[in-house]
Amino acid sequence: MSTKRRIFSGVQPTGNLHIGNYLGAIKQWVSLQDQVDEAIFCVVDLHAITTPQDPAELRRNILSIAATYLAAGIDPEKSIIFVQSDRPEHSELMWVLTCQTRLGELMRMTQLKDKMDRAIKEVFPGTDDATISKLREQFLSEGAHRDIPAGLLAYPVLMAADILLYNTTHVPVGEDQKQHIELTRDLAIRFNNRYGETFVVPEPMIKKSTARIMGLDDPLKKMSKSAMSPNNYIAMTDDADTIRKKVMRAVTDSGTEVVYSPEKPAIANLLNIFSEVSGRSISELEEVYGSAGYGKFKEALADALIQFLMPFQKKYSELLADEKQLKTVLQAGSKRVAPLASETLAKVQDKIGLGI
Ligand code: AQP
Repeated sequence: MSTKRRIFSGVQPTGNLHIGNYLGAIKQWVSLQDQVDEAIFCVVDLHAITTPQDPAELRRNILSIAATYLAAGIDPEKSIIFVQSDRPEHSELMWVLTCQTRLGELMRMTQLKDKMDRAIKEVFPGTDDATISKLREQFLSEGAHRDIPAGLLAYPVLMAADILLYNTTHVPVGEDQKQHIELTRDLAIRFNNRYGETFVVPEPMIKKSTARIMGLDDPLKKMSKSAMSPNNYIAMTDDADTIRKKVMRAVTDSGTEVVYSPEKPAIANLLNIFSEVSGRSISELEEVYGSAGYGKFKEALADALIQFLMPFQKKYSELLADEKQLKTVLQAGSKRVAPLASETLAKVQDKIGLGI
């Protein structure tokens, strides 16, 4: 079996891509594309439809994610970029893997719990966390989960199919995806044990400093595009005024010192973001802003974010204006992954005895 170092990762085209998505995933991809034998980046539109999507908006968001990849520095000469639904092998392999997956494995996924908690919060605003988790367990035990779209339960298997289809060796993601990569590994090992060596067992690649960028309005929860308030995140397309307002409104910790410490989760998160977008080390930032006060520190962070995002947004708008060129890049990417996708699927089908 090939031991080529190949990375695969993707982002859902669900709008409001935020700085957490960029720092946790896309920024890593840009440097990794020069270090591996092959880099494949997918716009995972089949994942997006686990929640209801407006068709026209979904179509726009697919191109918008492709433009984001390119504007961030993914080079289509070095890496492959394509749209998931362009390759039917993803859904076909998913079905085979679904038949190897236990329901209990899917019910245990913390992402499912997070998504249920969010739905409960929307129905009962203001409910505290302990009550939410009690309600969630009650919903699950009383069978109220019958209203949860089955796709939300099953999508980790689709993610496993995405990864295993391409003999992926490494998956660069944020920490929230770690459990899904573990499931992918379990499914690959299970299949290999049952049918003989078939899949490469992939490793997660999670960069510690950006594994979990936290919400600006709640530094104990991850920054999230489906957060209740837009003050939770800095969107990649936020304008300068909005960025400044959101940063100035960001929650801080008690005290006044700007220091990286577990007792100061809000300041630590802001320092992390500042360091990543400016290229300045945390210790340098502590030295410069340590006793400047939170207000001055936040102003400087807003400046750094604006300085980083404005050139990105310029490139992004230019790319988005040329739909034809974006589609050409995506179609070329789909063609390039096709031989490997069909080879893996054919191997799997043969091993399990499908077809004639
Ligand atoms: N807060 C985060 N910090 C670091 N990395 C993050 N990622 C997401 N949030 C953070 C990483 O971004 C990549 C793409 O994620 P996705 O499009 O699949 O969205 P998601 O993981 O479901 O997270 P979102 O974007 O915030 O959406 P919701 O609101 O649905 O949770 C992944 O590599 C992810 O780890």
